[in-house]
Amino acid sequence: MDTLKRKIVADSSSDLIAFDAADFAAAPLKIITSEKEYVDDQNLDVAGMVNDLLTYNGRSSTSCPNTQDWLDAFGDADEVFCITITSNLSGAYNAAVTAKEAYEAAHPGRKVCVIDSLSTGPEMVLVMEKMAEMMAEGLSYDEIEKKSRQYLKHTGLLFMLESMANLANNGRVSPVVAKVAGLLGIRVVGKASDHGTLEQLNKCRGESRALDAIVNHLKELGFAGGKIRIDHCLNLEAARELKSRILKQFDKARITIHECRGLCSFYAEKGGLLVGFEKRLAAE
Ligand code: X90
Repeated sequence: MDTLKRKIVADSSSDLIAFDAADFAAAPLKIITSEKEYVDDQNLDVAGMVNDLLTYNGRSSTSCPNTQDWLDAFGDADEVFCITITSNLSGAYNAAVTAKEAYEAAHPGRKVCVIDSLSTGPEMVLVMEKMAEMMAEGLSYDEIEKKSRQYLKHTGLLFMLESMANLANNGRVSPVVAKVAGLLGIRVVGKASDHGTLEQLNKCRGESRALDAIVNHLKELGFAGGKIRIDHCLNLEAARELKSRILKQFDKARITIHECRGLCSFYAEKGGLLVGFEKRLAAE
């Protein structure tokens, strides 16, 4: 019997452009201004885009992958494990489900499991790493799907934002919340809610207080020293500082730092941090 070709697929909001642990493809989102369209793939100059946007005053928006973009990412795999940005802020999940139906109808026997992360960025990657581990262990399609969905309940996402202008201008947060983040020196700390929306937790004066707030929330939300991924938008210094503060309290924590790609950079904006983490549930 031929070996099954298995693949992990995500939209570009995961901030990954390459993945060593498994066969992988990303479906790009796009960032659109009246001057330019930025495709969020491996060719994008992210810092260039962020700096263009800082001096651009016109309208800007984003668009999710369409069905064909997802089909291109599925390629010719027999089994696809696909994870998307939250369906409550993007059409990416719905497009992926449409692509799954078309793919399975066109290729009887092939299967696609689509998981709505209700989150984005580094929390998506934690799930993808879990999928890759299970693929390496040779678990069945059904087990990988079930355990990936369970694992997603044991991960969370916190963020720190200096500006929420692009989120507000595109209707992803209320203008009232966004106004606070626009104040000089104020950092908004929040989390991905259970519904996959932005939930504000604190307004902090200065980055140092915001980083402390993140460490406290990690503890309250059940982080117990497992994996953490920090994605930053041109703010390596804050990412490193956060890592060292977490390690002071959890010396065994496995923490990695990564750069945001286009979509997360557009919405998190310069200085923003996204923190994906493993957590224990209260009942455990
Ligand atoms: O379909 C599209 O055009 C994409 C829309 C995406 C909108 C939200 C992106 C948020 C990116 C901001 C901080 C973390 C938010 C957590 C949300 C659950 C990053």
